[in-house]
Amino acid sequence: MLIVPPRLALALLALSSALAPAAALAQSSPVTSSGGVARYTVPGLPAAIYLTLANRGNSAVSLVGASSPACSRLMLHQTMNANGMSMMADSAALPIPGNGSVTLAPGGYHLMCEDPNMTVGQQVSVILTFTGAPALTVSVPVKSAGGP
Ligand SMILES: [Cu+2]
Repeated sequence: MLIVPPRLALALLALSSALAPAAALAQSSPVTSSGGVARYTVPGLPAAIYLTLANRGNSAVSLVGASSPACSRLMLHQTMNANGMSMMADSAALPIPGNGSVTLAPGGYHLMCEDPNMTVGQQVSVILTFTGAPALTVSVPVKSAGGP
């Protein structure tokens, strides 16, 4: 049995309660990601990355940037219909409402990966940056475009 002198026990207690808030702060992001996938065709064509972002916080946050070691550039795009034509536009920010979520999916928002360096079956990491929340690194599986 370990006997801890009362003074040391108090010191340990003070130390652990002093450290706890810092640890909680470092990891507390209100944003979580799910259902991520990179859709890849061939090396020369951009790959699209889709995922769902949920915000458990009460205030809105915005996705304002993305990068990946598997892409020379990773841009936030929005597919839109204009006069019956489908086109893509750069998007500077994607707001995620408090206690809400947004889904990046075909036909809407997506992350467009230039010069993809990936193979089907692999996982690639994506770093998402926000205003109102710390950056988030997620890992998404690479699947063939048009596949399941
Ligand atoms: Cu695009």
